[in-house]
Formats: sequence, C-alpha cells, structure tokens
Amino acid sequence: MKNTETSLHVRGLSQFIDDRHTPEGTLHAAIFDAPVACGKIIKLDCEAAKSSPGVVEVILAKDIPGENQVGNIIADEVLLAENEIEFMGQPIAIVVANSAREARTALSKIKIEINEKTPVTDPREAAAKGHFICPPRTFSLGNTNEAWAKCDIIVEGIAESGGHEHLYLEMQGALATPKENGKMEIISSTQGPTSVQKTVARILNIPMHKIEVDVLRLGGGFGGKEDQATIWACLAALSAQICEKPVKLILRRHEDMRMTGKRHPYSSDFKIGLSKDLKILAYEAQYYQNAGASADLSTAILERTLFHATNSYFIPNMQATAFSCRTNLPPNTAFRGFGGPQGMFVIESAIAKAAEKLGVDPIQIQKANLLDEDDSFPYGQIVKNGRAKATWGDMEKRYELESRRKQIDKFNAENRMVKKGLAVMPICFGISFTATFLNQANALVHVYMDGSAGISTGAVEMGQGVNMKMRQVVASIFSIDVGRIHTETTNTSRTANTSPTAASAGADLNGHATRIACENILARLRESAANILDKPDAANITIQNETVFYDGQATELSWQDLVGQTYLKRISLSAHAHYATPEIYFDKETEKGEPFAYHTFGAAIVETTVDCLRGTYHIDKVDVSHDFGKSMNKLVDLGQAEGGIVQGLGWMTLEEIIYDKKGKLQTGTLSTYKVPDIYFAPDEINVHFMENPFPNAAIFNSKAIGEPPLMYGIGGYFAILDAIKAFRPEVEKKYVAPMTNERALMLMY
Ligand code: MTE
Ligand code: LUZ
Ligand code: MOS
Repeated sequence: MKNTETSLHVRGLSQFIDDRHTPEGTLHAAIFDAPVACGKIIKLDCEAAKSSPGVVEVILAKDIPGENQVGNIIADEVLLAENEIEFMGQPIAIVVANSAREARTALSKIKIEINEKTPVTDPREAAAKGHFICPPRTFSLGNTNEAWAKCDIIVEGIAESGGHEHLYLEMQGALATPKENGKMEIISSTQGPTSVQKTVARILNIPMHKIEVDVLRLGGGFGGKEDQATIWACLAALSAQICEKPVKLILRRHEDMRMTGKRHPYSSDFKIGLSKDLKILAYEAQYYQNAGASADLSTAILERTLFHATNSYFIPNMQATAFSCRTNLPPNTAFRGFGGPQGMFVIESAIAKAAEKLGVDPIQIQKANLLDEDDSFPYGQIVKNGRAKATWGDMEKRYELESRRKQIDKFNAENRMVKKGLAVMPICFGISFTATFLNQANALVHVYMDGSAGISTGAVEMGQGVNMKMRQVVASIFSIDVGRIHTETTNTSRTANTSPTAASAGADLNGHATRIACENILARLRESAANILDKPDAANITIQNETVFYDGQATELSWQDLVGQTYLKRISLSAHAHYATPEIYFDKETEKGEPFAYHTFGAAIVETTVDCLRGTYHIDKVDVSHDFGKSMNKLVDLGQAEGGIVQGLGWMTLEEIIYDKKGKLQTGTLSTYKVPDIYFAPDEINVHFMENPFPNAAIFNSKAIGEPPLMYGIGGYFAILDAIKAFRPEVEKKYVAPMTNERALMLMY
C-alpha cells in the first residue's frame, strides 16, 4: 500500500520547521561555538557583537534561569560552556538578531581568549588516562579461560570502525514561541519530544506542563535527533524566554556537521578460538568506544554493542568488555543500529581472520555457528522462534550462493587487474529499548461524528513511514478506508511522557497503543450497533469494509451512519490507551535477562567488483532474505530495507570522518565527506520478504524494520576484502573500516 505522504514529499509540499508559519516578529538565533577542542575560557568579549546591526541579545551560560545542564542519562553536559571547553564546536553563546544573517555576521565579532590544552581524540589514549564516561560493562557466557585449551586454532586481532555523519536532509533546529502565562511552545525537529520538554523545563526552571513540544515531521533523524535535537530546542527556548519573542534557530549544514555528534567510532581487540570442524568455542572482545566529550546516549549504545557482540552466532564461551571513553570530540550519539553494528563488525572481523588462518571461506564458519532454537544469548535470553538458520537457508538457495562463489572464483582466475568479491552478512537484532522503562507508548484516537478519525501518538515521522503504519492500524481495526484517517502532529500536550521514536520500536509501541484505543472505541460501537439494529448480541456485530454485519450478514448500517448515531446517543467516540511491552526485563547486576520482545533475523549476500589498479570498487549486488514476520506495508518496509542497506554500505566503505590531532573536523563539508549517491548504490538490491509463521510482539506480526537492514552493509566491507585477497592473498592483518578507495589501494600495494 502506497504511503499517502509520499505524494507530498515528491511535490515539495511536506513541511519542515523552516516551512512552518513563523509568527510576526520572530527573531533568529545563531550559535558561537568553541574554536578549540580543549581549554579554559579566560575572557569572552561580546560588546562588538551586541552593537552589531540587527542584534537584539547575546546570551551566555550565566543568563540561564534554571540549570545549565542537558545530560539525559548522565548529568555531564552543559548547554553553554562557561569555563571549560570540551570539544571544538561546543556552544558558548547565542546571538539573537532580527535576521539569521545578522545573527551570523555578529558571531565573528565575539572575541574569546582561551588557555588551550592538548585534547585527547583517541579512545585508547583516553582509556589509558582513565577518562571514562561510566564503569566498564562485561557480558559473559560459559568460561573462555577453560575453553581456549580445547581450541584447535586461536587468532587475535584488532578491529576499528569509524564515525558516521547522519546527514539528515533537514538540519537541527527549533522554533520557540512564548505564550500567555509563561507557557512556551516549541516546534522541534526531534525524535524525542518529551526529552525536549523535560530538558527545556530544566533549563528554564519551569514545570513540564508549561512547555508544549510539537513535531510535524523530520527531514530524517537516523538517531541524530534522538537526544541531540534537544540542545537546539533548549537554545531557542532560552532565547525566546529572555527576548520575550518567538525565536527560530536552524543550523546550516557546516555548523551541523561541526557541532553535532555522530556514530561512535570503536577500536576493539578480539580473540577467537575454533575447533577443527569450524565451531567457534570461545570469543573475547574489548571495545573502546569513542564517546566524545559527554555521555549523551553513549552508555546505552555501549550496552547494545555487548548485546550484539556475537551477532547471529551461538558461542558457548564468550566474554566481552566495553569501555566508554571520554574524548575531546563532539558527544557521539545514536545512529541507526545504536552500537549494534559496531559490535557485529568485530565478530565478523574475528571470523574473517580465523578463516584466513584456517584457509577456508568465512562463509563456512558463519554457517557452522548460526543460532539454533533454544540457544542462549550471552545475556541469558533464549532463542525462541529464531530465524537465523531459516533466513540463511533461504538466502543460500534463492540466490544460489554456491554457484555464485564458483563463478566469482572463475572470474578472478581469468582476470588479473579486476577482481570480484563476495561476502555473506547474517544479522540478528534485538527489538525493544534495552532500557526497559522506555518500552511504553500512548495513543489518543478520536472518531469524529462524520466517520473520519484522528490519531495522536508519541511516534515521530522521520521518513520511515510510521504515520502510514498508524493509519493502517486504525483502518484495520475499524475496517474502514485509510483515507478517513489523519495522523496528527506528535505533541506533548496530546500525548504525554513519550519515549523517543527509536530502537526501531516506534511502529510496534505506538501501533499497539493505537490498536488498544481503537479496540475500546470499537467495543462501544458494536454495542451501539446492536442497539440501533435491535439485535440481542453485540458480540455478533462486526464491521467489514465500512459496513456493519450481524452474524456474518451485511446490514443496512454503514460505518458513517453508525458513528453519527452513536454520537447522538451521547457515547464517547474517543479513547486513550497505553501499551507496555509485556514480560521483558534486564538485571544489570548479573547482566542477564530477557531484554528483547523478539529478534529480527536475516542474511545477505554482497557482491562487489574491485579495480585493482586504482583501488576503486563498485557494489554490484545485494541479495537479502529477511525475516519480516508478516509485513503490514511492503512498500514502506522495502524502502526501509533498501535505505538501510545503502546507508550501511556507505558507513563501511565511502564515509570517513577524520578529526585531526587538535580535534578539528577535517571532513566537515560534503566535498570532503563522501556519502552514497545513486551511482554508488548497488546495481541490484533484492529483498525477499520471508514470512515468519510464529506470532510475535510486533504490531500485527509486522516486525520492526528501521534499523536491522543497515547491518547488511557490513557485508560490503568483507566483500571488498574478499576481492582484494584474490588480488593479493597475503594481505591485511588489521580490520579497519571504512574501506575507502584509498585504503583499498594501500592494502593492495
Ligand atoms: N528512515 C528514514 N527515512 N529516516 C530516518 O530518519 N531513522 C531510522 C529508521 N529509518 C530513519 C529511517 C532509525 S535510526 C530508526 S530507530 C527507525 O527508523 C525509527 O523509526 P521506527 O521505530 O518507526 O522504525
Ligand atoms: N535508544 C535507546 C535506542 O535509548 N535505547 C535503545 O536500546 C536503542 N536501541 C536502538 C536505537 N536507539
Ligand atoms: Mo534509531 S538509532 O534508534 O534513532
């Protein structure tokens, strides 16, 4: 079913913050940010900026009426730096002016003196100095120390994965409008309206009910607006409060790239031991996460790295320890996969290295260790209705893995300077927020007297199609046309205490809440219908395609008439419902529990061609067998799969974030930071929708799709490596992503 919002997007009619109505007299803010990565502010002179044309106010930390604190999980992040500078790009002052141009012109007139210190940019260096965000976490299963003795081969190594710029099309921003009686209305491009509300309350020192956050849609978030949209909303709200005028703050692309955090780079050590028959007997890993200057979501991301340390494999003895290392970079943050991809890259590197030592294809090791029914994850959850082997088997057969491998080997034997490579990437991704309390949602459904309906939930539309899915839930429960249903903005006054739309759980959580609200209204409507039709038993009433049925027989009563008459009888046509994922729990003391409602599985073949003279490559084909449960919208889900795959391939290949030793971003423009475009995209992406016959906790059994496909992109790295090995078999002792053209070339020569 087509997403009805798409027609707005392609005609340029969908609105983002900058398109929304700005009240008369709206002022514009720009941010003065730290020019160095580490140091102490000695002097800050804003006089010249204050008298710059059009400037209304220059706002500093001391002007904050509440607490100068935006840290969500850990209170370690100031909104505006006052003394210490912790990263280049850290906000120090807000200039508010009549226009955005005047505000930015004034920025250059601010003078700052800093006692500069040497920054730390490397996570291992931070670890050596003891600079951690939180104590390390360790997940383990079995006993690795005993298991090493039983292994026939053991390899050790290092794996490193880089940062990843979100590059949402719509930059970070917010529009804050002071209202009557101290109320503040904030239009924000955020995945977490409640986080914005809560943090603005803290900054302004007012209760949450005085703040209304409204989100129409985001021009992409990808995790970059799960927590980090809050800062810009706070800066706009603070300015609006002080100036007593509406204030708009929208970052420019270069500002956004410089000031905001990205996917966490990781540097990791691994050790893996196998038996002769390719069973992985033991695995150890230590992850050094580059958190940046403050916690942000790093601790939760660190945790998810551990949850996905063994990807789709059963490893009876494992021990993995993760360190969140504080450095002088912008605080890194959520990005599609949320630490999972970083963990998976390490186990895949370990398998690749073991395969090299054993002289086998990594595919053989992967296949020999896939999770089986009733296997235990390292965190204690047991595999139920697992699909690791089923998706692998389908992939192998459907896309003729064996003959593809042979064709590629033949091609490589016949070609000297062009080589093809192939890799398989299985995925297993846990669905639910790992912080159990976040797995709840609310929905408010109104059926209007004309038979149309409006839904408010905590779900934020960011291109992933969650609004369409919410409309489908309502349409399906009432059995009415999707065209009758409107999804309202995500608004904290209509839906309170929302979890961010993240963890791929937006459709599940809000979908179930919407389902429950609709079921409550439907029960009243059936009673009412029995009454109107003068039938004895409401249980025999159904609605099918907008017609009321009794005992399976169509009646004269339509949906619209039923609704109209029910209203006249003074019966409520509205419902509010709450949903909390049942049964999940996790104990951080023992690091065991059942944190996920279910897992999503799949397997992909990635095929590539490498030019061994130039180091350039092309991803030819990605073939996927993915476990969708029972997709409720194949077009939306296919879009998510394709987008995730290309984004994941970009992270693993093209996209390289470089900070120099002084903590300055060297890749802060679109000419220095290369993202996938249509020429880069694989010639072919085939996604087979595998239906899963087992019921699951997803809404209508339609499994979460937002993040999992990104991890197929990891196969791109190993496919290129496979081709490079065909050219130079003795290559590579270290696994470093992204596999840029430059790196590919250096590996070969
Ligand atoms: N798809 C689009 N088009 N834009 C986005 O910003 N974010 C991704 C994914 N797909 C994103 C997207 C991320 S990081 C998540 S967690 C999920 O969508 C969130 O939405 P869901 O919970 O409704 O799947
Ligand atoms: N956000 C979060 C997430 O707060 N907890 C999670 O477990 C998570 N997982 C994926 C993406 N965002
Ligand atoms: Mo997605 S990283 O959970 O916003």
